[in-house]
Amino acid sequence: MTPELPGSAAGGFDFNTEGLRPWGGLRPPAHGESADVRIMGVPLDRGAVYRPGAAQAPGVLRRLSAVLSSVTEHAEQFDRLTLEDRGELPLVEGDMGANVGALADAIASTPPRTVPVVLGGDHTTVVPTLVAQQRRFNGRLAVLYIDAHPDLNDSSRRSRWSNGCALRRGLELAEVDPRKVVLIGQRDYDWEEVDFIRRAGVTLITGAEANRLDPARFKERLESVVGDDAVHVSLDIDVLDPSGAPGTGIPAAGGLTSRQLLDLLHALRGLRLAGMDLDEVSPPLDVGHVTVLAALKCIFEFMGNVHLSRT
Ligand SMILES: [Mn+2]
Repeated sequence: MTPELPGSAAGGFDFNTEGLRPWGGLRPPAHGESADVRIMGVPLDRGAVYRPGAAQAPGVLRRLSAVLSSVTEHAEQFDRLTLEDRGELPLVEGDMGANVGALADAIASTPPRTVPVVLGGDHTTVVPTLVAQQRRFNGRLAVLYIDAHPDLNDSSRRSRWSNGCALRRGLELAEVDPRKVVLIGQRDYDWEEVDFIRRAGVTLITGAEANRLDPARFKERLESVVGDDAVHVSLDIDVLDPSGAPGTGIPAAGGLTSRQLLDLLHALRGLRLAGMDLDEVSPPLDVGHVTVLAALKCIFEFMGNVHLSRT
């Protein structure tokens, strides 16, 4: 028997992953070759000013990744995608500000052909991720930010390093052009954020709009913004409605269904995908691991996209 996860609300019954390999059994590359995907964990939730728990996410995601399989929901196999898991990146004391440089260097060491998948952590995980990705793509990075919140406050809860400032810090430090950013799924704002979106020319597709948006139309709008640039996907699991993803720090009513989110991710097929970070999963707040499994489903479909966009 595997031990129960810390804080699990599964009623004492956890997944038995005995004999299964993590990441659906995806294999590392042959010696001397670079992997298609590199997984890196950032177990930090010092930016989660409302409720913690996201620091536990990388470990739990990794363990339950054994339950999934290298077949997309569209019944396509991607078992030849190679994957290396670098475990948790080392952290230093202090907030994300103290960690940005070292984490960005670690993520930027991902080989050119390899796609980084960064497991947060609270959403400030996106800051070193964007710094690294902008470096890897020589300043030609566009960002798709899928989240209930825009995270564009200059300061929130008396900190410039709370998760409510994550994208603002990321754009500043990575020097990403706000006109190369598409926000989708937002429904909880501070007015300062709306003002920034309008002034800086960020594209906003609200949660209400996303609910009615055809995935093909979404792809057209995204392509019109990103052009030829590589697209980094930053996914906060709280974009989902709390009914489908309760295990997150700041649940926001009116979210997308997991069906809608998977359709949006599928629409990314064929784009130049730079990488992904998946944040704000909080295992202690989860119910029967459904949020962890929704996050893993998104990661696996993204990896399927990476593989099938290349083959
Ligand atoms: Mn959020």
